[in-house]
Amino acid sequence: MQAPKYAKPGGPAKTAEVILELKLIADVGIIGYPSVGKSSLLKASTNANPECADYHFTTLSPNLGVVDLGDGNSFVLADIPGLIEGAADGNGLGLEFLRHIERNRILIHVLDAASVEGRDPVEDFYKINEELAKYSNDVASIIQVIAANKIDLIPAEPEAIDIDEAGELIYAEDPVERIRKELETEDRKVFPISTATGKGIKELMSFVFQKLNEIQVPEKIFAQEYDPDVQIVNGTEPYYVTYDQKNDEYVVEGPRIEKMLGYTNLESEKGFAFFQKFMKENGILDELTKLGINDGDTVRIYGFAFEYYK
Ligand SMILES: Nc1nc2c(ncn2[C@@H]2O[C@H](COP(=O)(O)OP(=O)(O)OP(=O)(O)O)[C@@H](O)[C@H]2O)c(=O)[nH]1
Ligand SMILES: [Mg+2]
Repeated sequence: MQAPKYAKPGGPAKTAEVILELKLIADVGIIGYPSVGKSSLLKASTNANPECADYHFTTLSPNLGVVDLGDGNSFVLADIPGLIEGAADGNGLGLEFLRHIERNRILIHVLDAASVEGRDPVEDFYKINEELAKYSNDVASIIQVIAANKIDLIPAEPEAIDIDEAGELIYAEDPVERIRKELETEDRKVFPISTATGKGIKELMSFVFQKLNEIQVPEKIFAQEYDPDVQIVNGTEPYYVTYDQKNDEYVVEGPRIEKMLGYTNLESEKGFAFFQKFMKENGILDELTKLGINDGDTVRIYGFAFEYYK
Protein backbone atom coordinates (compact mmCIF):
# COMPACT_ATOMS: atom_id res chain seq x y z
CA MET A 1 0.00 0.00 0.00
CA GLN A 2 1.21 3.46 -0.72
CA ALA A 3 0.75 6.16 1.82
CA PRO A 4 1.97 9.73 1.69
CA LYS A 5 5.10 10.18 3.77
CA TYR A 6 5.05 13.92 3.92
CA ALA A 7 2.24 16.29 4.65
CA LYS A 8 2.04 19.89 5.67
CA PRO A 9 -0.56 20.98 8.16
CA GLY A 10 -1.87 23.74 5.93
CA GLY A 11 -1.76 27.41 6.61
CA PRO A 12 -2.47 30.74 5.07
CA ALA A 13 -2.30 30.52 1.30
CA LYS A 14 0.92 31.65 -0.25
CA THR A 15 1.06 33.68 -3.39
CA ALA A 16 4.02 34.37 -5.55
CA GLU A 17 4.47 36.10 -8.84
CA VAL A 18 6.99 34.31 -10.99
CA ILE A 19 8.43 35.00 -14.40
CA LEU A 20 9.45 31.81 -16.12
CA GLU A 21 12.32 32.06 -18.54
CA LEU A 22 12.59 29.37 -21.17
CA LYS A 23 16.08 28.19 -21.97
CA LEU A 24 16.28 25.85 -24.90
CA ILE A 25 18.68 23.04 -24.46
CA ALA A 26 20.51 22.25 -27.65
CA ASP A 27 23.91 20.69 -28.16
CA VAL A 28 24.87 23.12 -30.85
CA GLY A 29 23.83 26.71 -31.55
CA ILE A 30 24.00 28.69 -34.78
CA ILE A 31 25.08 32.29 -34.44
CA GLY A 32 25.94 35.02 -36.88
CA TYR A 33 25.04 38.35 -38.41
CA PRO A 34 21.48 38.73 -39.81
CA SER A 35 20.83 37.17 -43.23
CA VAL A 36 24.06 35.16 -43.34
CA GLY A 37 21.96 31.98 -43.63
CA LYS A 38 21.59 30.66 -40.09
CA SER A 39 17.99 29.55 -40.53
CA SER A 40 18.80 28.24 -44.00
CA LEU A 41 21.47 26.05 -42.41
CA LEU A 42 19.01 24.74 -39.82
CA LYS A 43 16.54 24.03 -42.61
CA ALA A 44 19.10 22.32 -44.81
CA SER A 45 20.43 20.07 -42.06
CA THR A 46 17.37 19.18 -39.98
CA ASN A 47 13.68 18.50 -40.25
CA ALA A 48 12.90 22.02 -39.00
CA ASN A 49 11.24 24.47 -41.33
CA PRO A 50 12.13 27.97 -40.16
CA GLU A 51 11.38 31.04 -42.19
CA CYS A 52 14.32 32.22 -44.30
CA ALA A 53 14.29 35.52 -46.17
CA ASP A 54 16.59 38.21 -47.46
CA TYR A 55 15.76 40.82 -44.83
CA HIS A 56 17.41 41.23 -41.46
CA PHE A 57 15.84 39.70 -38.36
CA THR A 58 13.68 37.24 -40.20
CA THR A 59 14.09 34.99 -37.18
CA LEU A 60 12.54 36.57 -34.12
CA SER A 61 12.78 33.66 -31.74
CA PRO A 62 14.99 30.57 -31.65
CA ASN A 63 14.22 27.45 -33.69
CA LEU A 64 15.30 23.92 -32.94
CA GLY A 65 15.96 20.94 -35.16
CA VAL A 66 17.58 17.53 -34.97
CA VAL A 67 20.56 16.75 -37.15
CA ASP A 68 20.34 13.05 -37.99
CA LEU A 69 23.58 11.58 -39.25
CA GLY A 70 22.22 8.03 -39.43
CA ASP A 71 23.14 5.03 -37.28
CA GLY A 72 21.45 6.70 -34.33
CA ASN A 73 23.93 9.57 -34.40
CA SER A 74 22.16 12.83 -33.92
CA PHE A 75 22.29 16.11 -32.08
CA VAL A 76 20.03 19.07 -31.44
CA LEU A 77 20.73 22.28 -33.30
CA ALA A 78 19.33 25.71 -32.41
CA ASP A 79 19.16 28.69 -34.74
CA ILE A 80 18.96 31.98 -32.94
CA PRO A 81 18.08 35.48 -34.17
CA GLY A 82 20.85 37.48 -35.82
CA LEU A 83 23.35 39.48 -33.82
CA ILE A 84 24.84 42.80 -34.80
CA GLU A 85 27.45 45.17 -33.50
CA GLY A 86 26.22 46.80 -30.32
CA ALA A 87 23.90 43.87 -29.53
CA ALA A 88 25.22 43.94 -25.98
CA ASP A 89 23.83 47.47 -25.71
CA GLY A 90 20.50 46.44 -27.16
CA ASN A 91 21.08 47.07 -30.87
CA GLY A 92 19.00 44.90 -33.18
CA LEU A 93 17.28 42.31 -31.09
CA GLY A 94 19.98 42.70 -28.48
CA LEU A 95 21.39 39.72 -26.70
CA GLU A 96 18.07 38.59 -25.34
CA PHE A 97 18.36 35.24 -27.06
CA LEU A 98 21.88 34.41 -26.04
CA ARG A 99 20.58 32.69 -22.95
CA HIS A 100 19.51 29.92 -25.30
CA ILE A 101 23.07 29.20 -26.31
CA GLU A 102 24.51 29.34 -22.79
CA ARG A 103 24.23 25.60 -22.57
CA ASN A 104 25.44 24.78 -26.08
CA ARG A 105 28.64 22.86 -26.29
CA ILE A 106 29.55 24.06 -29.77
CA LEU A 107 28.56 27.13 -31.75
CA ILE A 108 28.44 27.19 -35.53
CA HIS A 109 29.36 30.73 -36.45
CA VAL A 110 27.91 31.40 -39.91
CA LEU A 111 29.61 33.96 -42.12
CA ASP A 112 28.47 35.26 -45.48
CA ALA A 113 31.58 34.36 -47.45
CA ALA A 114 30.13 35.91 -50.60
CA SER A 115 29.65 39.30 -48.91
CA VAL A 116 26.19 39.57 -50.46
CA GLU A 117 25.51 42.71 -48.44
CA GLY A 118 28.96 44.17 -48.88
CA ARG A 119 30.23 43.44 -45.38
CA ASP A 120 33.54 41.78 -44.66
CA PRO A 121 32.89 38.32 -43.13
CA VAL A 122 36.13 38.46 -41.13
CA GLU A 123 35.04 41.73 -39.53
CA ASP A 124 31.59 40.28 -38.83
CA PHE A 125 33.25 37.40 -37.03
CA TYR A 126 35.25 39.65 -34.72
CA LYS A 127 32.36 42.02 -34.08
CA ILE A 128 30.03 39.25 -33.06
CA ASN A 129 32.61 37.70 -30.81
CA GLU A 130 33.07 41.04 -29.12
CA GLU A 131 29.36 41.13 -28.37
CA LEU A 132 29.48 37.58 -27.00
CA ALA A 133 32.36 38.51 -24.73
CA LYS A 134 30.36 41.45 -23.41
CA TYR A 135 27.47 39.12 -22.70
CA SER A 136 29.38 36.47 -20.81
CA ASN A 137 32.78 34.85 -20.66
CA ASP A 138 31.14 31.46 -20.61
CA VAL A 139 29.36 32.05 -23.90
CA ALA A 140 32.45 33.64 -25.44
CA SER A 141 34.51 30.58 -24.60
CA ILE A 142 32.20 28.00 -26.21
CA ILE A 143 34.05 26.24 -29.07
CA GLN A 144 33.18 27.74 -32.44
CA VAL A 145 33.18 26.14 -35.87
CA ILE A 146 33.03 28.57 -38.76
CA ALA A 147 30.61 27.94 -41.62
CA ALA A 148 31.67 30.11 -44.57
CA ASN A 149 28.28 30.17 -46.27
CA LYS A 150 26.91 31.17 -49.68
CA ILE A 151 29.88 29.76 -51.57
CA ASP A 152 27.56 29.17 -54.53
CA LEU A 153 27.62 32.94 -54.99
CA ILE A 154 31.39 33.18 -55.08
CA PRO A 155 32.57 33.44 -58.70
CA ALA A 156 34.34 30.27 -59.80
CA GLU A 157 37.05 32.27 -61.48
CA PRO A 158 38.94 34.81 -59.41
CA GLU A 159 37.57 38.28 -59.99
CA ALA A 160 39.81 40.96 -61.46
CA ILE A 161 39.43 43.94 -59.15
CA ASP A 162 42.15 46.27 -60.31
CA ILE A 163 44.96 46.76 -62.69
CA ASP A 164 48.51 47.48 -61.62
CA GLU A 165 50.97 49.96 -63.09
CA ALA A 166 52.35 47.40 -65.48
CA GLY A 167 48.85 46.82 -66.78
CA GLU A 168 48.52 43.42 -65.08
CA LEU A 169 45.16 42.49 -63.64
CA ILE A 170 44.92 42.21 -59.87
CA TYR A 171 42.64 39.45 -58.72
CA ALA A 172 40.57 39.38 -55.58
CA GLU A 173 41.64 36.82 -53.05
CA ASP A 174 39.29 33.89 -52.83
CA PRO A 175 37.06 34.81 -49.86
CA VAL A 176 37.11 31.30 -48.38
CA GLU A 177 40.89 31.25 -48.51
CA ARG A 178 40.96 34.63 -46.84
CA ILE A 179 38.59 33.50 -44.08
CA ARG A 180 40.80 30.44 -43.57
CA LYS A 181 43.94 32.53 -43.44
CA GLU A 182 42.50 35.05 -41.02
CA LEU A 183 40.37 32.92 -38.78
CA GLU A 184 41.26 29.24 -38.93
CA THR A 185 43.21 27.87 -36.00
CA GLU A 186 43.77 24.40 -34.68
CA ASP A 187 40.71 24.74 -32.46
CA ARG A 188 38.60 26.66 -34.94
CA LYS A 189 37.91 24.96 -38.24
CA VAL A 190 36.45 26.66 -41.29
CA PHE A 191 33.92 24.81 -43.46
CA PRO A 192 32.90 26.30 -46.81
CA ILE A 193 29.21 25.57 -47.29
CA SER A 194 26.20 26.51 -49.36
CA THR A 195 22.79 26.04 -47.83
CA ALA A 196 21.40 26.66 -51.32
CA THR A 197 23.16 23.71 -52.96
CA GLY A 198 23.81 21.68 -49.81
CA LYS A 199 27.54 21.67 -50.47
CA GLY A 200 29.75 21.14 -47.44
CA ILE A 201 26.88 20.72 -44.97
CA LYS A 202 27.41 17.01 -44.41
CA GLU A 203 31.12 17.54 -43.75
CA LEU A 204 30.33 20.39 -41.36
CA MET A 205 27.77 18.40 -39.40
CA SER A 206 29.92 15.27 -39.24
CA PHE A 207 32.77 17.34 -37.88
CA VAL A 208 30.51 18.99 -35.32
CA PHE A 209 29.18 15.61 -34.23
CA GLN A 210 32.69 14.20 -33.87
CA LYS A 211 33.77 17.27 -31.91
CA LEU A 212 30.73 16.94 -29.63
CA ASN A 213 31.84 13.43 -28.77
CA GLU A 214 35.41 14.51 -28.25
CA ILE A 215 34.97 17.36 -25.89
CA GLN A 216 34.73 16.36 -22.34
CA VAL A 217 32.62 19.06 -20.90
CA PRO A 218 32.44 19.01 -17.17
CA GLU A 219 28.81 18.70 -16.23
CA LYS A 220 27.65 22.24 -15.70
CA ILE A 221 25.69 22.63 -12.54
CA PHE A 222 23.63 25.75 -12.69
CA ALA A 223 22.98 27.49 -9.42
CA GLN A 224 19.37 27.43 -8.33
CA GLU A 225 18.08 30.83 -9.26
CA TYR A 226 14.85 30.72 -7.30
CA ASP A 227 13.92 28.79 -4.20
CA PRO A 228 10.23 29.18 -3.46
CA ASP A 229 10.65 28.01 0.16
CA VAL A 230 13.28 30.61 0.85
CA GLN A 231 11.52 33.32 -1.11
CA ILE A 232 8.17 32.74 0.45
CA VAL A 233 8.97 31.63 3.95
CA ASN A 234 12.05 33.69 4.67
CA GLY A 235 9.87 36.72 4.54
CA THR A 236 10.36 40.14 5.93
CA GLU A 237 7.70 39.85 8.61
CA PRO A 238 8.98 40.24 12.16
CA TYR A 239 9.66 37.52 14.68
CA TYR A 240 10.64 37.72 18.33
CA VAL A 241 12.97 35.58 20.39
CA THR A 242 12.65 36.04 24.14
CA TYR A 243 13.44 34.23 27.37
CA ASP A 244 10.47 33.42 29.59
CA GLN A 245 11.94 33.33 33.06
CA LYS A 246 8.80 32.01 34.74
CA ASN A 247 8.69 28.83 32.66
CA ASP A 248 12.46 28.74 32.01
CA GLU A 249 11.81 28.59 28.28
CA TYR A 250 13.02 30.41 25.20
CA VAL A 251 10.06 31.61 23.17
CA VAL A 252 10.10 32.14 19.43
CA GLU A 253 7.03 33.78 17.95
CA GLY A 254 5.74 36.37 15.51
CA PRO A 255 4.16 36.48 12.06
CA ARG A 256 7.17 35.03 10.22
CA ILE A 257 7.19 32.00 12.49
CA GLU A 258 3.42 31.51 12.26
CA LYS A 259 3.67 31.58 8.49
CA MET A 260 6.47 29.02 8.43
CA LEU A 261 4.56 26.69 10.74
CA GLY A 262 1.65 26.84 8.36
CA TYR A 263 3.82 25.31 5.64
CA THR A 264 5.82 22.88 7.67
CA ASN A 265 5.01 19.54 9.17
CA LEU A 266 7.45 19.33 12.03
CA GLU A 267 6.59 15.72 12.62
CA SER A 268 8.04 14.61 9.31
CA GLU A 269 11.75 14.27 8.70
CA LYS A 270 11.74 16.52 5.65
CA GLY A 271 9.64 19.13 7.42
CA PHE A 272 11.92 19.12 10.42
CA ALA A 273 14.99 19.50 8.22
CA PHE A 274 13.35 22.47 6.57
CA PHE A 275 12.49 23.90 9.99
CA GLN A 276 16.14 23.67 11.06
CA LYS A 277 17.26 25.40 7.88
CA PHE A 278 14.66 28.08 8.46
CA MET A 279 15.84 28.67 12.04
CA LYS A 280 19.40 29.08 10.84
CA GLU A 281 18.76 31.18 7.75
CA ASN A 282 16.45 33.57 9.52
CA GLY A 283 18.97 34.24 12.26
CA ILE A 284 16.80 32.67 14.96
CA LEU A 285 19.60 30.39 16.16
CA ASP A 286 21.86 33.42 16.44
CA GLU A 287 19.26 35.21 18.52
CA LEU A 288 18.93 32.22 20.85
CA THR A 289 22.69 32.08 21.23
CA LYS A 290 22.75 35.79 22.04
CA LEU A 291 20.22 35.18 24.82
CA GLY A 292 22.57 32.59 26.26
CA ILE A 293 20.80 29.36 25.38
CA ASN A 294 22.53 26.12 26.38
CA ASP A 295 22.18 22.54 25.16
CA GLY A 296 19.14 20.93 26.73
CA ASP A 297 17.21 24.19 27.24
CA THR A 298 13.61 24.31 26.06
CA VAL A 299 12.51 26.34 23.07
CA ARG A 300 8.79 26.96 22.71
CA ILE A 301 7.35 27.78 19.33
CA TYR A 302 3.59 28.15 19.68
CA GLY A 303 2.27 24.67 20.44
CA PHE A 304 5.65 22.97 20.04
CA ALA A 305 8.42 22.60 22.58
CA PHE A 306 11.95 21.46 21.64
CA GLU A 307 15.09 20.78 23.50
CA TYR A 308 17.88 22.85 22.06
CA TYR A 309 21.07 21.11 20.97
CA LYS A 310 23.67 22.92 19.03
N1 LIG B 1 22.61 31.88 -52.68
C1 LIG B 1 22.50 31.56 -51.41
N2 LIG B 1 21.62 32.19 -50.65
C2 LIG B 1 21.55 31.84 -49.34
C3 LIG B 1 22.37 30.85 -48.77
N3 LIG B 1 22.07 30.74 -47.46
C4 LIG B 1 21.10 31.62 -47.24
N4 LIG B 1 20.77 32.29 -48.36
C5 LIG B 1 19.76 33.35 -48.51
O1 LIG B 1 20.09 34.40 -47.61
C6 LIG B 1 18.92 35.00 -47.08
C7 LIG B 1 18.96 34.99 -45.56
O2 LIG B 1 18.90 33.65 -45.10
P1 LIG B 1 18.35 33.27 -43.67
O3 LIG B 1 18.59 31.81 -43.49
O4 LIG B 1 16.97 33.79 -43.46
O5 LIG B 1 19.38 34.11 -42.80
P2 LIG B 1 19.47 34.23 -41.19
O6 LIG B 1 20.91 34.27 -40.89
O7 LIG B 1 18.65 33.19 -40.55
O8 LIG B 1 18.85 35.68 -41.00
P3 LIG B 1 18.11 36.33 -39.71
O9 LIG B 1 17.12 35.34 -39.19
O10 LIG B 1 17.48 37.54 -40.25
O11 LIG B 1 19.21 36.62 -38.75
C8 LIG B 1 17.75 34.21 -47.65
O12 LIG B 1 17.24 34.91 -48.74
C9 LIG B 1 18.38 32.90 -48.07
O13 LIG B 1 17.69 32.29 -49.13
C10 LIG B 1 23.31 30.19 -49.65
O14 LIG B 1 24.09 29.32 -49.26
N5 LIG B 1 23.34 30.60 -50.93
MG1 LIG C 1 17.06 33.36 -39.33
